[in-house]
Amino acid sequence: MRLAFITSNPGKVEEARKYFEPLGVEVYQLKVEYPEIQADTLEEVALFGLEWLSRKIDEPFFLDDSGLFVEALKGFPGVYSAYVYKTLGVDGLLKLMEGVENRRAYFKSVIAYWDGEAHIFTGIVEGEIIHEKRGNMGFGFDPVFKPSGFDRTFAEMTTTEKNKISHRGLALKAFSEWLKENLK
Ligand code: ITT
Ligand code: NA
Repeated sequence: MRLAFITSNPGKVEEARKYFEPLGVEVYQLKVEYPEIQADTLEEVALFGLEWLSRKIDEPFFLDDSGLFVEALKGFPGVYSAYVYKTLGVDGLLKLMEGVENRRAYFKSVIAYWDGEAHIFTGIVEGEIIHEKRGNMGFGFDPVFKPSGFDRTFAEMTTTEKNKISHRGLALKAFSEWLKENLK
């Protein structure tokens, strides 16, 4: 089976490919721009994009809307994570966190799949924002995110290691289990 992944982010594609490879599902990237509305939740953003795209794309496809939610910043950047990453970057986030003692944060990933109707799969990973960047694997905020119970940041983990515990890995797991049940 082949699955189209609508995203501009090659890091997301790499993770989905690695996840699905052993299951015999081939993921390929389709770069189609879609509107990302301003909304309070990742689910709303993902569903709006999904339904908008469903009018343009004739095959089953999925997208992923994710965010980093920092407790001390009241959940910011959250749904604004892509914007914050592009404008302030990882260094900008560290600046915002200067002098902040509570470093708790979580990543959330919402995968939305279209096969004639919408299906949503989510994953969350808790962790903390460390004080300086570490590692050069992964993408985005990975160098400053250390998942709870681990000594390494996501940027110090291989894709396979990250997939086992990450927000996206967990959403992909739920997605793949649903596919297994529903494609019989
Ligand atoms: P799309 O084209 O798929 O939308 P994007 O990079 O714009 O790609 P999002 O809209 O989901 O992705 O924005 C999420 C932001 O959060 C993005 O800029 C990433 O830098 C960051 N992010 C998402 N998942 C991440 C992960 O697993 N590790 C580190 N940063 C992540
Ligand atoms: Na985006």
